[in-house]
This record gives sequence, C-alpha cells and structure tokens, in this order.
Amino acid sequence: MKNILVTGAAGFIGSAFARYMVKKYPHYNIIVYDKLTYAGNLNNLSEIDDEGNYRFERGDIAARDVVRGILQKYDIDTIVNFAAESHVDRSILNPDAFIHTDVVGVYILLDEGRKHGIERFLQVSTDEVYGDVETGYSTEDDRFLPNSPYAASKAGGELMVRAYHVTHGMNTVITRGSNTFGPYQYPEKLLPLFITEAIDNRPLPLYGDGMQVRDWLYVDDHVTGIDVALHHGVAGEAYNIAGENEQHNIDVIKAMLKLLGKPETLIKHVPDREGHDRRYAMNCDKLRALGWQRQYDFPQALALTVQWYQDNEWWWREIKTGEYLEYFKRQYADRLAAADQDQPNNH
Ligand code: NAD
Ligand code: TDX
Repeated sequence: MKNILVTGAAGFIGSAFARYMVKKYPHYNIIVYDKLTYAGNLNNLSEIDDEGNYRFERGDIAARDVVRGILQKYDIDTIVNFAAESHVDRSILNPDAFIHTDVVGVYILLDEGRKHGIERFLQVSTDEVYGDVETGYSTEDDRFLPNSPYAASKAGGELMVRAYHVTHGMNTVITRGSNTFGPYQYPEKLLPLFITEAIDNRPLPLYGDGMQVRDWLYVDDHVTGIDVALHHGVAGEAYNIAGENEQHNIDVIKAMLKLLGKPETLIKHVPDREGHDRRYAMNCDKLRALGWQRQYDFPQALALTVQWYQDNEWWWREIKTGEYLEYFKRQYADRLAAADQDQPNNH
C-alpha cells in the first residue's frame, strides 16, 4: 500500500479519514478525489493543504475516463470509497443521484480499479443496509432489508463489491458504520442540523414521537475502524463499526440542548419521515477481533461536537445559504406548519 485514492473525502467522514491518514502514515500518498457536490467542502481539508503526501483532484466516481486517468496519473494501488449521496431525506425527495453515485459510481470504481490492478478496495457502507432491527443486533452475515432509497442504493453498491471479489478475485473489504457524528458534518443530519438551529433559537423538527433508536459513533472512532479494516480485514469480508451507544433521538437532543444551555421548548414534533426505520443496532465483535477499540464515550464526544459547532460558526453559516435554504424549505416548511397547528403553544 503506497498510493491511496480516497474518494468522497471532501465530505464529513472521508475528510476526517484523510486528515488522519496523512498525519499517521507519512509514507503513504493520499489522493482525494471528490465531485464537490453540495456536501463536498474543501474547508474540511484545509488542515492538510500543505502536507506533502496529500493531493486533491475534483471529479465524479461515475466518470469512467476521468477515474482511469487518475488511477494512472498517481499509480494508485488502493481505493477507499467514501463517495456517496448520504442523506435519507434527500433520497426520498429525489433518488436519481443516489443510483448514479452509490450504485453506478461504485461499479465504475471497481471496474476501472480491477483493470488498473488495484491491490485493495475498501467500500464504506452503512448499518442501514440491514434495515429496521426491532430486537437484537445485526451481524455481518445478516440479510439485507434496506427500507429507504438511500439504504437500497448502498446495498446495491455493496453487492457489486461482493460480485467483483467473487467473480474477479478482487481484494475487497466492506465496512458498515453506524450513525456518525462530530465536527464538519453537513448540517442536514440530525445533530449538526439541530445544534446549529438551536444556536439560533429556531424550532427543532423532531420526526414523529422521537423514540427512534440510533447507535451513535464518534467520527474519529469510525475513522480508526476503517483504518483497522483496511490494514487487517480479510479479503471478501465485511465489518460492522458500531458506537455501542443506543439512544432515543429525543434523549440525544435533550442532552445536546443541555450542553448548549437552550430550552427543550425548541423541540417540535413534526410529521414523521416516510418509511422511517425505528432502530439500528449492530454487533461489532468481528472488527474488535482485528484489534479495533473505541476511544470515545458518548457524553464526551457529544460535548466536543457541540463545542466545535459553537466555535466554528464560520464553517456552517457559509453552508446554510443558497441551495441549502431551498432544501430546508422543501423538507421542513410544511412539516413545521403542521406542527404549529398541532402544538400552537409549543413555540
Ligand atoms: P457526506 O455526504 O458528508 O460526503 C459525501 C462526499 O461524497 C461529498 O464530499 C461529495 O462531494 C462526495 N460525492 C458525492 N457524489 C460523488 C460522486 N459521484 N463522485 C465523487 N464524489 C462524490 O457523507 P458522509 O456522511 O461523510 O458519509 C461518507 C460515507 O460513509 C458514505 O458512503 C456514507 O454512506 C457512509 N456512512 C455514513 C454514515 C453517517 O452517519 N454519516 C454512517 C455510516 C456510513
Ligand atoms: O430533521 C430531522 N429530524 C429527525 O427527527 C432529521 C434530519 C432526522 N431526524 C431523525 C431521523 C433519524 O431517526 O434523527 C435520526 C437520525 O437522522 P439522520 O441524521 O438523517 O440519520 P439516519 O437517517 O439515521 O442515517 C444516518 O446514519 C446512517 C446517515 O445519514 C447515513 O448516511 C448513514 O448511513
């Protein structure tokens, strides 16, 4: 492993991985390849701009010729693919881009990677491929029951990775992370959306009863999990990366509001997300057996995250303009209006 192409690393988790890899492994060259969609942001990578073992190239993972050119230009031997459309609500509004990137894009990366003679291909996937888990914990051999277009597109990408391993003997590894949070997360996801809205004393649109369960994983722990799977994972295998920290959404938000010193009256129960999964929960013994260990506990990681958004308004205020506001209106205007009618005193 020497020249690593990290795709989608201008986004939230990929940029954390690139910042970590550039510093931890000075003898690796880290080439970030990213389309810079609404979710891609070069500010996320500015910390490593001046590092000699880091390069950035802009492009689409589904653009075959461009991908081929980059693999040749940098003599790439390893691909770590973070590139994805990643937000469930957007996949309900418009799934096209999800099929383009999460399915076709993964296929193009695999196909060009194979022709180029890639030695290792790591696909970053998600716990959402298992679908709703009412009881117990998903293990890596459980069947896929994706419920949102996003989850189905990620499952489709994964199946193509499996096929390239079985059919062509490609050296592939898949990781399935749980709900990740931390600095530089685009403010459409639950925590960064609610932290930044709460800072501005705006209503927090909690879907349904807020009793859905997610397993919260701090971004730096997700990154070390991927590092361990990349270096030690067995070819053809998948590894769950869990936070082992199940929480009801409403409790996460109450804890966040307490840290910010803001009132719980900001919470508004709004009409639910369509097809909303009630619970995700995974077992991650398989990755632990490779030597991975979480470093953060939830209260500590939540406090770090809240503090980061308080300290870095420059980062998120620039994002919350233009296209973002159009998306926000489309996703929330009717929901918040409906909540106003139901809960008139809950301002
Ligand atoms: P993100 O939306 O913050 O970033 C996605 C990045 O991919 C952006 O920089 C974007 O510009 C880039 N991108 C999108 N389409 C592209 C294309 N066609 N070609 C090249 N680049 C493209 O996402 P994230 O939250 O950092 O998630 C990263 C990966 O981790 C995704 O594959 C996601 O499915 C997976 N994942 C996320 C979570 C989570 O909680 N956020 C949990 C588990 C797994
Ligand atoms: O406005 C909101 N109100 C609300 O109640 C938003 C944005 C979310 N929610 C709820 C829905 C979920 O139960 O909060 C929970 C978390 O929502 P998201 O942050 O949208 O995450 P989720 O749908 O659980 O998916 C996340 O985890 C798995 C990531 O977005 C995916 O990329 C990852 O694969």
